[in-house]
Amino acid sequence: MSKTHNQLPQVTRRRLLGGTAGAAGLASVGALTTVSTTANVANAAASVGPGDLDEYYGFWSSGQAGEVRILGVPSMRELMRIPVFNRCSATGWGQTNESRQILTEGLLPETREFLKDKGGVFLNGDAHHPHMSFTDGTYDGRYLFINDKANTRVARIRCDVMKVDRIIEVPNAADIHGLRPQKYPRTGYVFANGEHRVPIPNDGSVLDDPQNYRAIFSAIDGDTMEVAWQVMVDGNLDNCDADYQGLYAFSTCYNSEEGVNLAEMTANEQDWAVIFDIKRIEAAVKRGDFKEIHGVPVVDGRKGSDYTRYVPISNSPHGCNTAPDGRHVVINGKLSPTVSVIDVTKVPDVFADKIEPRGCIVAEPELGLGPLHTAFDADGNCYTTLFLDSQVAKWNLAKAVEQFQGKDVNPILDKVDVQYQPGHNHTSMGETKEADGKWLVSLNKFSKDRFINVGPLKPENEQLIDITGDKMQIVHDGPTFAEPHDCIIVRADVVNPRKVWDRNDPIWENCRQMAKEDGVELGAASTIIRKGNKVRVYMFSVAPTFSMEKFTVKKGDEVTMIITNIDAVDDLTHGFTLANYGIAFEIGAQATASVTFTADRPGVHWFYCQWFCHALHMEMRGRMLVEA
Ligand code: CUK
Ligand code: CUA
Repeated sequence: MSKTHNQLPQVTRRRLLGGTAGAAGLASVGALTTVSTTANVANAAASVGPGDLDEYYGFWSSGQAGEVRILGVPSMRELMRIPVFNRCSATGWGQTNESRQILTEGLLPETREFLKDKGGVFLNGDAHHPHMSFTDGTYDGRYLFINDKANTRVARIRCDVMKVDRIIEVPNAADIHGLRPQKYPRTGYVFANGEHRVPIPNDGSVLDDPQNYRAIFSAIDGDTMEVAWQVMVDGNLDNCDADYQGLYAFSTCYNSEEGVNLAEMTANEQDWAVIFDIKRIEAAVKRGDFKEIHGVPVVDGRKGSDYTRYVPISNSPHGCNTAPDGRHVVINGKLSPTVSVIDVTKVPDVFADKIEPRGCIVAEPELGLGPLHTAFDADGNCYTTLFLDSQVAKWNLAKAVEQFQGKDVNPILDKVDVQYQPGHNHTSMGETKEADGKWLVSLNKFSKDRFINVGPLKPENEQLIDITGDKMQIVHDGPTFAEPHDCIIVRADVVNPRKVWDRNDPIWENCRQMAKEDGVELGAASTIIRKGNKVRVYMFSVAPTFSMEKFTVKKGDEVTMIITNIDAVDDLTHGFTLANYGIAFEIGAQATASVTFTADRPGVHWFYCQWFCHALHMEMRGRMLVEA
């Protein structure tokens, strides 16, 4: 494997970042230690036998596919998909009334207006960063949060049912990228970076005047999913993370030049990391030192502000990762072969102006070409992806600090070739104080020769790496479809989803309201309620039947189907597909779901259950008669 890797022409890899990257000084590489071979590739699936359960849940983003995927780790079996920013044919996400409510209620009024003649919801998303809510520095199993870079949204997934319950569009910001929940004392805030700079307000009054574009950092209240406050900064915002003290948040910034094309954006040798002083910002909001824009207090955190500090970092830093020691934050160089390590205990002195912003940097090891993201084990070691070198570098944080102080030590402990060009990586529990140093996943942007050819569009490749020994060992290759940027690996005991729905779940409160208005009982009623041309059809399902064999409506009626699955058996999901009407959705055990459509096609239309539920699943169907 490493042979194939070595045959990859260096120039091809370089070309991926273009000439500018090369010009930005990618040429030098520090002293390398030996590179682990990947000769011992075994399939980790073998270590989790058929019928055996995984030790960890992996939550994967899916980039432009817009969903979240649940994997078992270490088997790397894909267990489930959670539709979020996409339209899902299997579950009806984007079509049921319940999902459409979640997809629309958090949008800005002008966006709702914009979508009015476009189907009412965004059909796409670009989901990068899935992170679980924290309590006291570790995962608490309540929620997952994830960003949508494409349409400036943040979604919350309820981990008890693994469904989205809230999506908001973040005002003022453009294109949410970096996202991290507060780790301490709890989440608390979910920090979200508006990556791109735009005029504020972006109403067409300012156009080709980039000097008046701004990037916005947002603190979203994870409990209410409302934007608590925002900070306007200089430059772009890329990734972010929070500390373990509840005092600061950190964001990487590329494009300090505030350019609008590649040459301009990469012109400076230095960009920066921005540190946000949460207490000072909260005090400013209390005091009224803000401008209210779109109903949100926006604090001015541009250079010179009391609320932020700008720490100079070599050109275009990318990943931002707080170490489980609670003290260090690693800023990943991207166009620089180095990572810069901030010591959180020195940050108060930076804000007190006792030391220069750079004074909080306590290590800056040179790791290799294209450091993008860093993960951690329990022993003070860090694992950094090197995009251009197609490697993961393992290095020791304490040694890197010593080296920075002038000692002649090499902090790099090991390197392993990954195939090919890694972006994010993540270790088991690695972004919590309970990092356990067992597994590392490298999410590689290219699979190249790893799998049989599937045409011009190739899968990406994720690799599972055993990090329990001195040498990293790749134990599994797995293809992925577009494009898991990031993942987290959560100990299984932290996550305790329900087996069947609670009949009182708030997600179908709309159905409960309709039933109340109509004086019927969800799950017991098999009836049609007509008000003018508005028709509500209540039915329930028990394998292998729907409670109505047929119903009749008139052409042009606005029909709402409200269906409750009264089966209470684990794993007994039904569906409802209305043939040739473009309607299909999932109804989990004990759940209610609804959909509204216009009966504008006269005739006989079969409805059927599309989730295999019973030996007589094929027979689980009925007819809708539409009178001409
Ligand atoms: S970003 Cu994709 S590789 Cu959106 Cu987290 Cu770094
Ligand atoms: Cu019910 Cu298939």
